[in-house]
Amino acid sequence: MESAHELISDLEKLSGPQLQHFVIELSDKARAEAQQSYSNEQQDQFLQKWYGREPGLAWIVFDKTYAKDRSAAAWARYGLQNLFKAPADLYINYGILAEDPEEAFDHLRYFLKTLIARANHPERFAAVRSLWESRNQGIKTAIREHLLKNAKPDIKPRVGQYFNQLSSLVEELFAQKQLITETDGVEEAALARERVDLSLPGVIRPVGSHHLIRQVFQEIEDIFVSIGFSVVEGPEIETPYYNFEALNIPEFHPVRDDMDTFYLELPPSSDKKAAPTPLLLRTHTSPMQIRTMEKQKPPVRVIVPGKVYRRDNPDATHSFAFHQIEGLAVDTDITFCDFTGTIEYFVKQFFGPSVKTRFRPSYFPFTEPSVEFDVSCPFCGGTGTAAAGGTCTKCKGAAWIELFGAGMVDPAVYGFVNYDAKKVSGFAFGIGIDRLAMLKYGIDDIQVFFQNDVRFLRQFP
Ligand code: FA5
Repeated sequence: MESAHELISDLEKLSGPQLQHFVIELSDKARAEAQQSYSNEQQDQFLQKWYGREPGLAWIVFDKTYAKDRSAAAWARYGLQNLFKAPADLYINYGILAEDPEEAFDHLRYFLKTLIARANHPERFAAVRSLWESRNQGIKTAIREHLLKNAKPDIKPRVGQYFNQLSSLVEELFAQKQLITETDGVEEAALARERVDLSLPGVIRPVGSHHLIRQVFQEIEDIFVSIGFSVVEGPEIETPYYNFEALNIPEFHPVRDDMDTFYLELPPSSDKKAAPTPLLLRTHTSPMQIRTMEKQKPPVRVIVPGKVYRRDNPDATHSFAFHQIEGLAVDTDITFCDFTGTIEYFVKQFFGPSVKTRFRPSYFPFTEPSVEFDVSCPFCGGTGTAAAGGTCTKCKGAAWIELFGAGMVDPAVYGFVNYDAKKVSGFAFGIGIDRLAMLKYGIDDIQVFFQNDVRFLRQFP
């Protein structure tokens, strides 16, 4: 008999009918060897050589034909079946000839144990299982048809017992093996999943960046934090009290028309008689002036970044959702000079030292006096004329661009938060972030901030 090594190289060369022929020849060899193994010791050696661990020739044939491909295995199937069934056929024949087939069953048991012990991957397991229980060709059927049915009536019950014992043992071995094979499989699959192949190229994940609005928030926050302000945030859903009344905007004040806005549809309150407190999406960040002063005694120095909502029709400079930063400083000795100085500092930090600021009178119910801050147009250097000649398109020749509303806190507001209006003073401002970002970065349509087109976003890494 050739060595395992030669067997492997022979198998490697063959395919199709040649492979089939080769395996049939091998199965004949195994059959012949089985018949010539007379003693128990010889039988053991034979079984180990072909079906056990040393070297398990039948398993080599099996694995090699399966490893080639399924169709190769199909070609070899008949030969493989003979190869694996050879010892069982021999032991069944012994049993038929013997007075008592007990020894034949001992051999069968030993053979099947040897086989099942090596059935340690799914293909092998399935093959051994069908070798045992296949209805036409299986060992179980062969024992039933040849040993059990033909047994003499006086020993039939005993043969039946041997058969049952063998069957339950084999079933138990299969069950144990299946468990092990399945767990092995799970572990192998887990290992395969977790295996790190260091030779693979790395996965390059594109690093995202903050949205331009977030970046502008950050710039503004840094400037104010550097001069002693702290950052606080507040709710986007507000009560009319904080959004209007406490800011000195009573119910029928005409200013509310400008802020005609989004009210929430609320479920009826549990107390059927009382109407639920109305809620709305805040129209500005100013309610946080009230919430901050309610919580904190002067000195107060806060900025409040956040999202606000108004029922404005979308166009190049309007959106129904946009962003503001509120500022509030209240102390015992804050003057109009502190106010303008702070704003000028901020504007120069944000746009650069060459821009100039100016303020014009304006009106907000919660500041008195109120102003509108303008900045000299950063695009034309405050000349109103574009570098290439002609009118500057950004300021439309006005040389100034309107920036935001602000003012000294109206003493009426202090009444809502229990501050003594005679002792304290302060200023507040509300910057529209989207328009500020448009101005600084030369963006001519506010809608691009909300469309999330990566071609736009990538320009601001
Ligand atoms: C206010 O909202 C005041 N709360 C600001 C304020 C705070 C004044 C503190 C005084 C003291 P106004 O309605 O003007 O003010 O809005 C402020 C800024 O929000 C505007 O200058 C503008 O930049 C921006 N803005 C207003 N409506 C829209 C809109 N529909 N889309 C985009 N930005 C808007």
